[in-house]
Amino acid sequence: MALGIYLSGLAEVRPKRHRCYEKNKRGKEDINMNRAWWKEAVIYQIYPRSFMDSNGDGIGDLKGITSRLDYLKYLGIDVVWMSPVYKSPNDDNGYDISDYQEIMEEFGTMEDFDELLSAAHERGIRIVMDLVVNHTSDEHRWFVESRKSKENKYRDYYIWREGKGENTPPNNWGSCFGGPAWEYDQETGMYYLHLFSKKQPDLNWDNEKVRREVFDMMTWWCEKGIDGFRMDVISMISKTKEMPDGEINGLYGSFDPYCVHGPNVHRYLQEMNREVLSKYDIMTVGETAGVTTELAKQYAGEDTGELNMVFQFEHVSDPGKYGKWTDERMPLTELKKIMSHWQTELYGKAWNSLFWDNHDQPRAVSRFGDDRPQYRELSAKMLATCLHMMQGTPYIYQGEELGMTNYPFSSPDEFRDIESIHAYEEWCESGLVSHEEFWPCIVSRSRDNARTPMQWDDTNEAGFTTGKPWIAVNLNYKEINAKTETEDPESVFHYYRKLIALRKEHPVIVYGNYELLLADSEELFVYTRTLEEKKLLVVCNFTDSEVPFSIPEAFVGADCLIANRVERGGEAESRYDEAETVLGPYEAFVLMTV
Ligand code: TEU
Ligand code: CA
Repeated sequence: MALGIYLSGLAEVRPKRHRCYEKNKRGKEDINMNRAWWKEAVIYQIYPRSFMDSNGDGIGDLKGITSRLDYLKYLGIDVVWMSPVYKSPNDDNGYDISDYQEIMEEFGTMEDFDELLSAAHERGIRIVMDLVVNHTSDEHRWFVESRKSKENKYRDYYIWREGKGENTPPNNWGSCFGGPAWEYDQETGMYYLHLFSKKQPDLNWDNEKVRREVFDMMTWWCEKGIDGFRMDVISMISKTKEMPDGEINGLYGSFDPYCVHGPNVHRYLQEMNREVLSKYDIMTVGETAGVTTELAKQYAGEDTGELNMVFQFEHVSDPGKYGKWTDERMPLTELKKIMSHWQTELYGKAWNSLFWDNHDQPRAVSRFGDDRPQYRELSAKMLATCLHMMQGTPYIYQGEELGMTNYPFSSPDEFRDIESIHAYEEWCESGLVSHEEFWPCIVSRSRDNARTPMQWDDTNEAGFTTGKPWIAVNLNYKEINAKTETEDPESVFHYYRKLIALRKEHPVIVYGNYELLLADSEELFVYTRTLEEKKLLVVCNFTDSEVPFSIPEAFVGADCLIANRVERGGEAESRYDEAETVLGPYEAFVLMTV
C-alpha cells in the first residue's frame, strides 16, 4: 500500500491486517526509507487512572477517555498507548494484572472498551495496549493455583526456589520496589521470585505453557482489533537457571546480570513474533530497561523479527545520590551524547522511540526545562522542538502538551505510588538518610509527579472529576489547563499541534540522517537532519541566559519552520536571516533549506 493512501485515507480506510512496508529504492541517502506507519506516527500515552473521570468516583476511566478523543484528534496524534486497563487489585496501579481478558472494574466494562476502540478508529486513532507479562498479580488464578501445592499443574508457571536455610531467601536479590525479590510462601515452604512488588510474582517464561497462554491472550486482543502492544519490562522475561547472589547495590544484591536481557529473551520474542505479531498489522514497542544500542539492534532491528522499537532509558537514568533518587541534573553535554549516540547508532538498522517523560518519570518541563512561570512555556516548547525534530517515533505523555509540571509535594503521605512510599520507608524511616537530605531527591523523581490528574479546565479539580480525585490535582491548574491552552493560539498545546503537523508534511523529519553540532556546548543543543537535498537545522538553548550563535552558512536565510520566540510578540522570523545571532533564554528554532 502506498504511503499516500495511508496518509489521506486513514480516517476512512482501516489498515489492512498484514505487514506492508514500502521498500524504497531511491538511493543511498534514504537508506532508512523502509517506510511504515508506526515510523511516521506520533503516539500519545494515557495513564487512564488520571486522564478523565466520567462518573465522579475520582478515578479516571474508559468512558472518560472516549469523551476526550476529539481533543486528541485535534492535537493531531495518530496512536494512543494506554497504561494497563485490565482487571487488577491495583498494588501497582494496574501493572499487577489478575485477569488479562477483563477490564478493571474502576475503569468500566469490556463494552466500554469496545466502544472506545471503535470511537478511536472512527477518528483514525489507533489503540496500543500495555502488555504486562513479565509478571502477573498474585491474585491471578494461575498464581492462586500455583501456590497451592508443589504438584499443582500451575506450579511451574512461576519461579519457585527453596530458601538457603531458616528464614533465608534463595539469594540476596532486591526488588525494584524495595525489600527482597523473594517472598516466602507458607503453604509449600518455598520462595517465589518477584522483581517488583510481592504482589507481582514473575512468570516462568521457560515453561512452554506460559508462552502459549500469553500468545493466545495476545491473539485474542489482536482479533478484537487493537493496533499494538507496549511491552512492560520485556527485557526481563528470561532468567538464568543459576541464581547466585548479586553484587550489593544499596541494601540488596542486584539481579541485573541474571534477569535482564537473559539467555532466551530473543528466542522468546522471535517466537512471539512468529506466533502472533507477524500475523497482524500492529506496532510493538518494548520497554527494555538497561538496553544499549547494540542490544536494541537485536530487539528491534529492521530484520531481526522481534519488535518494532524499544524504549531506552539512558537519558533518564542519571546516577542518583540514593539509588535512582536525586535532585541533580544531567549535564547537557552528557544528555546530547546519549541522544546522539542513539540517533546515529540505530540509523538504518533499527528504529528509535523518543520521549522525555512517561508515567514512571517526573514531568519533562520540570526535569529538563524550567518550570518557573516566566520560562515554563518557552522551555516546554524548546524541549518539544528538540525531541520532535529527531529521528524516531515521538511519544507525548498526557499533559506534556500543556506544559504540566511536577507537583510540590510537602509530605510523604501525599504519595500514592508504591515505589515512592517504599523508597521513603527504606531510605528515611530506616535512618539511612535524613528527611532534609532525601526529600528534595524523592520530590524531584517521584513517579507521582506524572500521575496527578490531567488538567482540563479551571473549575474544581481541574475538570478531571466531579468527586474527590484519588491523587491531588496540581495547584497550578488555574493557569495550566487544556481549556486555556486550546483557546490560546500561541500556547504550548498549539506548538505541539504544529510540530505534529510538520512531521506529517516533511519526510526529512521522520527519515533524515542526524548529525550533532557543537557537542561541547553546555548551553546549546544543535543538530542537523538530512534527507537527499533537504536539510534541517535545529537549535535549542537549554539555559535561562542569552547565548550567541552563528548560523551555519548553508542555513543563512533558510525557511524558518517553527520557532518558540517568534510568538508572544517576539521578533519576526527574519531574525534568522543574519548569520550572527543571539539566542534568548530557552529559545528554539528550526530552519530548512529548500
Ligand atoms: O517499569 C519498569 C521499570 O523498569 C522502571 O521504570 C520502574 O517502574 C521504576 O520506575 C523503577 O524505578 C514498568 C512500568 O512502566 C511501571 O509503571 C511498573 O511499575 C513496572 O514496570 C512493573 O510492572
Ligand atoms: Ca471513574
